[in-house]
Amino acid sequence: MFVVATAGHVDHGKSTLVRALTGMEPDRWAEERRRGMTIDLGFAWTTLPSGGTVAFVDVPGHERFVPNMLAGVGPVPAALIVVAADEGWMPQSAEHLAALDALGVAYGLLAVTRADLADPGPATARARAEIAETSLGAVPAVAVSGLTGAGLPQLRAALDRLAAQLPAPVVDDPVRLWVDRSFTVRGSGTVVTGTLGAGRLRVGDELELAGADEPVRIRGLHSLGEARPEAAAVARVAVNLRGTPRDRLGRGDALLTPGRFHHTDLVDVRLAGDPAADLPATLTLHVGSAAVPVRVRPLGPDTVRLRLARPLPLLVGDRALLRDPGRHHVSGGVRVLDVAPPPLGRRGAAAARAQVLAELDGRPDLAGELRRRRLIRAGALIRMGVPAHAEPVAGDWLADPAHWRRLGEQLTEEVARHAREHPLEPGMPVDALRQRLALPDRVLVEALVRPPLRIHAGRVGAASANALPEPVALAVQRVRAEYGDRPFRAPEADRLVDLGLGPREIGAAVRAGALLRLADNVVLLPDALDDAVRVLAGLPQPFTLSAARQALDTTRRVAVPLLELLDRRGATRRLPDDARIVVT
Ligand SMILES: Nc1nc2c(ncn2[C@@H]2O[C@H](COP(=O)(O)OP(=O)(O)OP(=O)(O)O)[C@@H](O)[C@H]2O)c(=O)[nH]1
Ligand SMILES: [Mg+2]
Repeated sequence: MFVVATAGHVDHGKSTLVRALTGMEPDRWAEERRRGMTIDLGFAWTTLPSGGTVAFVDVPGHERFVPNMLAGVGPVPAALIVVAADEGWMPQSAEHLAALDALGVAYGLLAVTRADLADPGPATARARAEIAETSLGAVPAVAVSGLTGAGLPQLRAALDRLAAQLPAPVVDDPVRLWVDRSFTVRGSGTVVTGTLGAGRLRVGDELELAGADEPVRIRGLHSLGEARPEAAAVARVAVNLRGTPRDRLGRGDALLTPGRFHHTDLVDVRLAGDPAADLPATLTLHVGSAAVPVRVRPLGPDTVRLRLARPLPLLVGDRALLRDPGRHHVSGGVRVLDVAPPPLGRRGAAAARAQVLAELDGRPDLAGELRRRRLIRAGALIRMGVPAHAEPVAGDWLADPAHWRRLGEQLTEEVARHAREHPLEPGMPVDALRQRLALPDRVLVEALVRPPLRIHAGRVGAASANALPEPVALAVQRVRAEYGDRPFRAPEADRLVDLGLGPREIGAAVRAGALLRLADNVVLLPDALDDAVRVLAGLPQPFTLSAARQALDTTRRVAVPLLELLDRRGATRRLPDDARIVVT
């Protein structure tokens, strides 16, 4: 299937032509038929001589309904431009063409209608000349009459040729279905319709709806009026959603492949129309079927920042259109350069940003994104529309190679500085490093640690950092000299201070395994535990605290916490009467 949107001035015969080609009524509303004028979008389809199907999105030509027209053409890549032979080129012929040009529509056909009323020659020549100046370029033209049917076979053949030119749809791409209509079907619930430009929908699929906390699920699918289990792009589709109230969504919303789009209300864009300096401060941004008021902040001569009144699922490279509804003026097309641009706080930030934007063209550029963002999750890049084909540095984090190298050097410096400032600590805590380097995730710190640095017990230090600092090592030596033959006598608190063992030094020695801490200010040499078990095993079992204290030649100050520690380690067991046995 391929989808074509009509375009052209009011009353030039768009709907009549669609009706003549398809036998279907594009004007769905009674009011439209009563007034003989299209107000909202119409949908019809037919089979072409080749056997392929063409679906039409028929748009209104009246100047009041240009927003409806834009919602129709936004997601559609081909246009059937209709000009009446008897009226020729008119204001909305021009405005519609400007809109197609702004959106970059590159495939189209000209139908000069009402050819039974006037010579189609002049209207054809003028329209072709106007169209040739736009993204559509030179288009084939067919003179037709919706009344007599003249020219219809030629138009069908031309539609077939147009279909053959269109690029093949990417059915593996994520889905972004811009909703152009939503209604309720009794017994089925909410149904939305749209033009599926890429990807594939299946009954049962979950989709994301901006602003909805929960995914929505496809309960049923229709295309060309028939129920189907799946629909692949390009297609007109009607999607029945399970359990989604009708008022939850409407024109301008989008149904999305979950997790694949970034909802943004701030974008930097390149203009392909009026210069930035000429734009009013507020305009309407049209993209897909959405129309959102925006505030415009000029950055460079052809680049601006847009603040959207509500977030949209936009990707780098998206084309959109800016229009001044008050003046009926299409200001021009825009190309999205950045969907997550940096804030412009400092003085001069806007000018600097303009320079960055001057180098962007809206084509996804992984290396450039990494250079600008330095560190970013692959998923976040993909949601911006930038394929993330790069090896992660940790988890799903991608890094600019030069930045990553700098971070590695910075980490080494921070660890060295920390060692100088805190000689007694066995390295710098990973979390402190994460903060110093302003990294968003611990795994990044861990990935930056390389030999001779290593991570031990949540700290980053030199592999030899477990060795004791000189003054502590000397103090421990003194303890050994003084208490080596009385291993269960712990130095009193003031003796510890004399030996040079304050709380920090004791902490360092304990972490290094050079001292064993039984309680505050109660430390023994580390081999004391095994020695104690040996001595206690020589006692008649069970033994009392007092017997243990005597056998170990120590005080209650040591014996009580020592036995409790042995209990915790399972070397001794305490019986109900408070006596103990050595567990063998
Ligand atoms: N004689 C003649 N009349 C036509 C032809 N095509 C359309 N008309 C008449 O022109 C009028 C407008 O036709 P529509 O098809 O409604 O025009 P439209 O472009 O769809 O108008 P909007 O949707 O309101 O922009 C109707 O009265 C049609 O009968 C044609 O080829 N020949
Ligand atoms: Mg019409």
